[in-house]
Amino acid sequence: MYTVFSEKHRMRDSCTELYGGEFIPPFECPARADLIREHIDEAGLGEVVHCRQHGLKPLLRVHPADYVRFLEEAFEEWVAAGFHGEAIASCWPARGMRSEPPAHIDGKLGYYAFAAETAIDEGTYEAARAAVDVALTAVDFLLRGERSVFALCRPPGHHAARDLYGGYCFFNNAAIAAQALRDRGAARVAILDIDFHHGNGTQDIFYDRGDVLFASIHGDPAHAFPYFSGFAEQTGTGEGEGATRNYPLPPGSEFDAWGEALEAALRAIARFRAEALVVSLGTDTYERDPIGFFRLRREDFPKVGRRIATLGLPTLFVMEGGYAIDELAVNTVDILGGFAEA
Ligand code: OKP
Ligand code: ZN
Repeated sequence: MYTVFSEKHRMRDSCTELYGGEFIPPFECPARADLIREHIDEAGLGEVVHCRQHGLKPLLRVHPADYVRFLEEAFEEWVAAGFHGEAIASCWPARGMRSEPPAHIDGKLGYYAFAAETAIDEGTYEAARAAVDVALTAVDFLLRGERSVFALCRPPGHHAARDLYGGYCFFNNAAIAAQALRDRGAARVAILDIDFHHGNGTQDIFYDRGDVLFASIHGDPAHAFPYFSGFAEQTGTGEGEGATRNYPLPPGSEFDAWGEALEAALRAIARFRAEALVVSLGTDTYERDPIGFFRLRREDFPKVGRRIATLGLPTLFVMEGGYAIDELAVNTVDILGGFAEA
């Protein structure tokens, strides 16, 4: 299996994450992608290729121009406003208030953010753009006839909606890839999100569409970020009715329950008659992940890859979360290896 990678991910290196009322070093850090990149060679998964630039056009199929410009200029505006730390939202257009982007950067951050843990720093925009190029280069490989490709994207993307960032995500790499597959000939595309957290951004982008199925297995939002999205009752709207499938699971869930949800999601994808599959691949389902509450074990991850392979679809794996830094690379590459060997 080919992997697509960009060293530019390292430009996403913020110093702070707001967590439990403290500023801590971010869970979502450069070492994550670098360790996975190294382990791909150790495990002999296949060749690693650099991304090619794809420009803004495929990105603008998902995110509006005002949002892209905001992310491009946010940190500079923040510094120009006289602030010394990283750019962090702290005031939102909550219930009853006017939802329009204000002139001041402090307000703009609240308009375009849905969560406060994610700080924007100097290199954030360029790294997020490179992650999109990684996903789009992987699409090129898939359309050239590869059975599967791994887009080693960082920062992740599945929490980013059309014009909302948060949950460590800025551009929705998986959604942009799925849209590119549609635009380049696939009649129906399925997105399977196996990150521990619900992919609220991806769900929102495709919620009213019948051409892209979104299926997600995640921590019950009653107990887990992003708290306001990912309920089983959310099944899509209009043309998209039935094309959103959520499988929320309670704290402590192990592979028996998780694997059953996976089988249900795979059945839904097979019934949908997808022509290509995008997997939002997170391994924060691991029992020792510091921010997830599932209990998947090391030996479960190859099984996940093998089960996904049973669909027999051209498959694009897009990296999302996973924060148990010592085992992240092994668990992630084990899913890919399980797929490749099936
Ligand atoms: C990104 B991805 C926990 C707060 C969680 C953000 C988590 C973002 C996860 N108390 N904050 O889906 O792995
Ligand atoms: Zn996650």
